[in-house]
Formats: sequence, structure tokens, C-alpha cells
Amino acid sequence: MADAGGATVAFLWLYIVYCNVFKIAALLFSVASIVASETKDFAFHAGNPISQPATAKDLRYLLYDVNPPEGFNLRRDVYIRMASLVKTLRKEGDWVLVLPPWGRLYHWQSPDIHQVRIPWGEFFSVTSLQANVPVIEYEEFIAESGGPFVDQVLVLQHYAEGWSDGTWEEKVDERPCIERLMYSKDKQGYYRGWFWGYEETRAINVTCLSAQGHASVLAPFMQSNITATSVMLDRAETVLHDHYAGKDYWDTRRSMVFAKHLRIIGDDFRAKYLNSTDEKDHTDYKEDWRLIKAKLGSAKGGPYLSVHLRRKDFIWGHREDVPSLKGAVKKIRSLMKKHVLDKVFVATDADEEELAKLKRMLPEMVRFEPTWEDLDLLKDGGVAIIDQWICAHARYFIGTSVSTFSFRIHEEREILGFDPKTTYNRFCGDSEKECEQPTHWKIVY
Ligand SMILES: Nc1nc2c(ncn2[C@@H]2O[C@H](COP(=O)(O)OP(=O)(O)O)[C@@H](O)[C@H]2O)c(=O)[nH]1
Ligand SMILES: *[C@@H]1O[C@H](CO)[C@@H](O)[C@H](O)[C@H]1NC(C)=O
Ligand SMILES: *[C@@H]1O[C@H](CO)[C@@H](O)[C@H](O)[C@H]1NC(C)=O
Ligand SMILES: *[C@@H]1O[C@H](CO)[C@@H](O)[C@H](O)[C@H]1NC(C)=O
Ligand SMILES: [Mg+2]
Repeated sequence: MADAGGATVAFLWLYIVYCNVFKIAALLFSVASIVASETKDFAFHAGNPISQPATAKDLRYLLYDVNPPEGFNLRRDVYIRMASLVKTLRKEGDWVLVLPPWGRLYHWQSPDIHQVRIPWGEFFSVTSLQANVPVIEYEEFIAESGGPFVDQVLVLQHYAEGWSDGTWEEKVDERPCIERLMYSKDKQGYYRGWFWGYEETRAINVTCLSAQGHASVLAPFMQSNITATSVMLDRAETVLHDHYAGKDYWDTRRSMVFAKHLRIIGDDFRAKYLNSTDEKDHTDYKEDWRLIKAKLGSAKGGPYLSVHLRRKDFIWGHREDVPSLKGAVKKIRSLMKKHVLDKVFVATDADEEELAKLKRMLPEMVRFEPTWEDLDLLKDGGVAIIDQWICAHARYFIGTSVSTFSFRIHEEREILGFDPKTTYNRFCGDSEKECEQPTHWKIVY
């Protein structure tokens, strides 16, 4: 089937080389001033000890990490919770969110590819994130805060006793650690741990914190009981969204703009193989997410059906709500007929064996299949984003039940202004005659 296109990849090489040169220059000449001049007033940014010596001593850093087995798209959701917490913290004090490098994800199994210590800039537009809340990459944190040290790690956990007398209440308490601590003391008395693959990073203190409630339930404790400059929350997925699908949720979600090089590759692929361009499809995009406010139903989408077919761990448990390949293909054909679409783009994590079977049953399917060289540059995370971007631009989308990968596509389509009927669809299991369809979450601007 289709490859990513040699010219695009050559362009990408230049782009990444350019980015790396830029990154080094930025570190040498002070990150903030360059970012500021590049983005003018587009982004506000973290305080900077060089340009703002008066506030430097008050600057505090929030770092976080997520339970190792969690995948890319749940991690994107946890980012939204932490951004919300930082907004709350910033009501009292100059807090900055440090972006946890990507790596060692269970699903990122492509062999021979270096997939740790990946900065957010490889997947997302960091200036777009900064227009929502001050964020910095981890390496900027090291450079800015004086070295690879985290003052205080708080490992979040639930309450050992569960909900006391069955009533839910929001609370936070320092408690002994329930699970085995994933940090150990070295000879110098510092704590060593995973720290996103940065072996030289050490924590000065690690304690456990039982927390129950929304992300911002942590704010009073962090403001009053902790004096450390840099505070890392481990197991950050333990806390809930402050207000799921509210204005603040959507501000943060809209700011999570995919990195430009990934969007360009996705757009080139759409044009080349799917006869799809923003102009024809009414999916115009603006670099500044704050200017995007598409009316529901205004996006038409490219002349293809898009499908997210989640397999692997979703079928190992023989879940009732996930179809067999045969069931999925039957549904795909009926949707193509109903919507008069002769092309189908398939995003899937199916293994080799299932993929071969799917190709036999659905020979006309179009997939984004990177070469090894492409993959080496884009990484599994970049390929997943390109798949999501192409799915997001189709005239009609159908995803897999309770997959966060599919949920993120719903949101992307909501931002682009698709009619909800073309977005909030999922495959039913073979034994389900009808099944409950995903919820429509409307953007609050
Ligand atoms: N490229 C690509 N990767 C996928 C696809 N579906 C799943 N994956 C991979 O599998 C992971 C699934 O984990 P996650 O993001 O947590 O989504 P969820 O488990 O479906 O809720 C993704 O992050 C990708 O690495 C797909 O359609 N295309
Ligand atoms: C924070 O400190 C105050 C005052 O010392 C104390 O009453 C409170 O219990 C502490 N909070 C937590 C969560 O430990
Ligand atoms: C570690 O942090 C806890 C919680 O803030 C504090 O009670 C304790 O004194 C700290 N230990 C050291 C050695 O700083
Ligand atoms: C692409 O789409 C346009 C309509 O938007 C159509 O006129 C044209 O024939 C299509 N090209 C191909 C190759 O399908
Ligand atoms: Mg997952």
C-alpha cells in the first residue's frame, strides 16, 4: 500500500535537524527569550531566572508521572488534569508545569528504535501548550533549576481503608506507602527511580500521599505543607478531572495541537491517497488554536470512511463490545455503501497475523504504513498521531468501544467542526445487536 512519501521524509529530516539546532541554541542563549521572540505575544511562558531575577526565587515546578502500564492517550488525558492543577496553584504562586518526557510505553514495540526521553515537542506544538498554561520541557527544567534534582516526590495513592463508612469525600493525607516504593536510596542518600530514563536524576525526598478527589484537591497541601521548589506527583492518574468537558478542560484539550511536521505528513497523505484537502473538505486549521471556533456541521471531511480498529489487548479478553474482524468488515462495507464512500482508511494496532487476514477481507483499505526510516524519525507515537489526524479528517468515523485512542479522535473532530453524527460512532460486538454509542461532549469556548 502507500508509503509516507520520500519527499516528505526528506523534508522531515531537515525539520528535525533544524529543531535540534534550535534546541541547543535555545539552551545556550536562554530558552525564554528565544521562545518569546519567536512567538511574540502568542504564548506566555515560564518565568526565567536570567530575564526576571526578581521572581526567579519564587518560581516553583510541578512535575508528574503516570502508572507505567498506561498508554499514550490516557497520558494525554492526565496532562489535562495536571494543567488544571497548575492553573489552580498559580492563583497563589508562580508555578510552571514540567512536561514528562515520553518513553518506555508498553505499546511502543517497534524494534531497534530509540524510544525514551522523547520531548513533547516531537509530538505536540509546545508554543500552543504554552498559550494555555506555562510549560517547559524536562531538559529545560534541568538547565533552569540548577541540575537533575527533584526536591520532593509525592507518590499518590488511594486510602488503604477505602472510602470510610461508604461516603465519598475529597481529602488528602500523608500516609505510609501502601505499595512497594519504586524509588530506592543511593549511597549518598538520594532517591533513584525511573525519572523518564534520565539516570542522573535524583530526588531529595520521597513520601506517599493518599488522595481522593479532583486534581485541585492537592493544591492547598502543595501550597501550604510543602515548601520544596520542585514537586513531582507520581501516579498522577490517581486524581480526577477538576471538571470533565468544562471550559478549562476544553481550553487545555484545544491547546494540545499536534506537532506541525506530523500534521504536514498527515495532510500530504490525505491529498495523495484520499483526495482530501482542507479547502475542499472545509476543515480549515489555524496555527493559533484560540482562533479556531468551527461550527458543528461546518466540516465536510474528505471522501473516505475512517476506522479505528483497536485489537491486541482489547481482544485478548474476548470482550463482548469488540467485534471480530469479520464483524468489523461487514460494518465497514455497510457504512461505505450508506455514505457513498468508495475509500476506507484504517488505523489499527492489529498484529501481523490479523493484519494479513484483514487485508484479504478488505483489500481496498488504505493505511499509513511508514518505512523503517520513517518510523525511526516519527516513532510509534508520531505514527499514531498521523493515524489519528487522518481519521479526524474523514467524512465519517467509527471507532472502538472505550478506547482512549478513539476518544481523542472524537475530540479532534469536534474541534474541526464535524456533525456529531459522523463522529460518535463505535463498532458493536458480534453478539450485540445494537450497542450504546459514545457520548457527545460539546466544546465549551
Ligand atoms: N499507529 C497506531 N497505533 C495504535 C492504534 N491503535 C492503538 N495503537 C497503539 O496502541 C496504543 C493504545 O493505547 P492507548 O493510547 O492507551 O489507547 P487505548 O488503550 O485504546 O485506550 C496507542 O497509544 C498506540 O501506540 C492505531 O490505530 N494506529
Ligand atoms: C498541612 O498542615 C496543617 C498545619 O500543620 C495540618 O493541620 C494539615 O493536616 C496538613 N495537611 C496534610 C494533608 O497533611
Ligand atoms: C520529607 O518530606 C516529608 C513530607 O513533606 C517531611 O515530613 C520530611 O521531614 C521530609 N524529610 C526530609 C529528610 O526532608
Ligand atoms: C477528487 O475530488 C473531486 C471533488 O472534490 C472530484 O471532482 C475528483 O474527481 C476527485 N478525484 C479523484 C481522483 O477521485
Ligand atoms: Mg490503554
